[in-house]
Amino acid sequence: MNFIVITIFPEMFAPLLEHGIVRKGIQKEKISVQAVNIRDFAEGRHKMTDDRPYGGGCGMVMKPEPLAKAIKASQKRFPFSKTILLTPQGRVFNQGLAQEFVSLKEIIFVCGRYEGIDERICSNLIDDEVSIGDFVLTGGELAAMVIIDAVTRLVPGILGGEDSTEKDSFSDGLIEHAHFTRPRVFEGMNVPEVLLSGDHKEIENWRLETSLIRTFLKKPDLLENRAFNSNELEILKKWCKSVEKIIHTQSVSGPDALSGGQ
Ligand code: 4FV
Repeated sequence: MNFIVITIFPEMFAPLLEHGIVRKGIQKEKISVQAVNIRDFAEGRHKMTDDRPYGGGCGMVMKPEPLAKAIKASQKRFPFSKTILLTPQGRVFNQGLAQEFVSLKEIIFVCGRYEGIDERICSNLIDDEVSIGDFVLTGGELAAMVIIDAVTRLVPGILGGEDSTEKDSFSDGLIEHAHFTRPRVFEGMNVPEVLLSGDHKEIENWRLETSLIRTFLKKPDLLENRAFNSNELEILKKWCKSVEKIIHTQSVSGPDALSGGQ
């Protein structure tokens, strides 16, 4: 998988290439990350890449000429690529989009700066607009790095045993279960007994139940249109029963019944 980043700050990407999953992906020759400096395509003594906005107003806009040359040169080198502009106006990036992008062989990221890029670039040279969230960054570089990290870890053969995408949050539409490691007792807090039981069926069930309850509490929207398997339905029915029992007890013997009349 080839990632090409078009930017006026190529040096920002150096640390990304030297650490973690991206470094491993490059070492295993599963991915490459190449930075293209827009300034290398700028004319004149000052190699201007931005200018004042037509119609006045504050801030600067990225000039179309150097950006167009940089994009066209990259699209020529990577003919099977998809060119993505990082912008708050784009479709919001999520795990689903990460899984979609991992099937692409080459992605060219256009990293805007200042108020943005000249619109004539968007209408002619950009295939897709993607946002990493409804907030405004000072540049698209960090957004490109976020997407490169999330997609690289899905490239087969990069992640080792110590981490896997199998039980990823969102991979099955649920938030991941809680994780625990040594020591057994930390500041008086114990590890759930079931995880020490060695009973893998029970552990799997506990993990599924904690995934469901965490998703129910933290991201209930994920459950709305989700198809549940029989195991998950059993757990949800079990919860309903205990909730109904509480309601029933409450309705029969009044509010104090539960709180023991406190
Ligand atoms: C952004 C985002 C973002 C907007 C103007 C760069 C900045 C500046 N990119 N997700 N949110 N981009 O705020 O992707 O050009």
